[in-house]
Amino acid sequence: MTLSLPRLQSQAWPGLIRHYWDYLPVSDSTPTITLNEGNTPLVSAPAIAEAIGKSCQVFVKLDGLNPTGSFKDRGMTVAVSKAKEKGAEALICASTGNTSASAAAYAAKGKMRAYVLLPDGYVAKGKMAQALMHGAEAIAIRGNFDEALAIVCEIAAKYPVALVNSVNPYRLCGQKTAAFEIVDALGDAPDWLCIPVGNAGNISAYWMGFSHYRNTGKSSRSPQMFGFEAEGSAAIALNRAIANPSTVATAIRIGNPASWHKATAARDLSGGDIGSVTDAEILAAYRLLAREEGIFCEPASAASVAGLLKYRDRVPTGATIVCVLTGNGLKDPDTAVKHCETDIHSGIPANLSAVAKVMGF
Ligand code: AN7
Repeated sequence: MTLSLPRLQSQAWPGLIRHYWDYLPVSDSTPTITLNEGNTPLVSAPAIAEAIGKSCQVFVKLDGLNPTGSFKDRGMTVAVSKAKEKGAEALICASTGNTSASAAAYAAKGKMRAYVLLPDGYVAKGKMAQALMHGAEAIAIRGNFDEALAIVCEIAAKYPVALVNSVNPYRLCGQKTAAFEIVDALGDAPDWLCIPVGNAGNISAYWMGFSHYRNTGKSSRSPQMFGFEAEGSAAIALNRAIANPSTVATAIRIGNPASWHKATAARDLSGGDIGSVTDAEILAAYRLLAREEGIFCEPASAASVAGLLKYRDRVPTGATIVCVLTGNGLKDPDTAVKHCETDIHSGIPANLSAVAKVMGF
């Protein structure tokens, strides 16, 4: 049977702008620049629930299954569409990697140029590959993300380039759709939402989304928001900016989060917390997800699960918890190979008996 593309597409997920049109700041004059992002799976994670005990239910939101492999696509489709609507021809962002990959892809789709400022030596290989493949101008600075963000904010104020970091409010508008999807899937908001925190945009966006749905009667309640920073970059948890942030989770190697106050408001209004997890705890959760749940996320994403495990004593009996897994494990193959604690059997002769011997037969 011959199917035309429009018919196929009308039955498929149209991307989050078209799906959540009435909840977003778009109109008929907004060109929709989309890679059909959103609608990511919410998957049951029984091994994590078992580690917590208390007959709780744990789900993970696989936002690493967005088109460029991270949640950034949710914000980028809205920010880039709005920039295009206003006539922008070029985009700029600072990034620990995922924002640059997403900006580069949406710039390509929208026929715009992208400039991305990166902390030299601290961007995972897959993210670098994406930015370059999509044709972005990648500028590696001898400095960290916070310094890069300060520069791009000044450049966007001075030159004709649209800033697409999460200080652009359209980014958070797009990212709040992940909270909509969780409520749409579960029928109401969960008890707890656990999420990694870097620049603190995403926790703020989720809170906006849960609040928006609650205010429009789509849910009866909002979750308690639990954000987790990496210990070496835990500005909000420690209540002071960190000049030299460090962590194995390079995506959240951020010492002065731009959405700091929005994030603490979400924490306080929801009765949640923003804590920190060590690199060892992050890597343990990273391996647990891969080996016990079959889910390969990037190290920063595992901070949500590491935090939940750390806070297990505070989990209410029978709670429903969602952990957000923000990025795909394939983004950072170097960290995976270094920390998987599994070895390849190499140099094996190419014959049956040698292979069977390695297998233990
Ligand atoms: C996988 O790409 O900041 O707290 O420049 O890539 O909203 O910053 C990435 C952040 C969590 C933290 N998980 O989210 C960037 C960047 C992953 C990330 C975060 C990031 P925010």
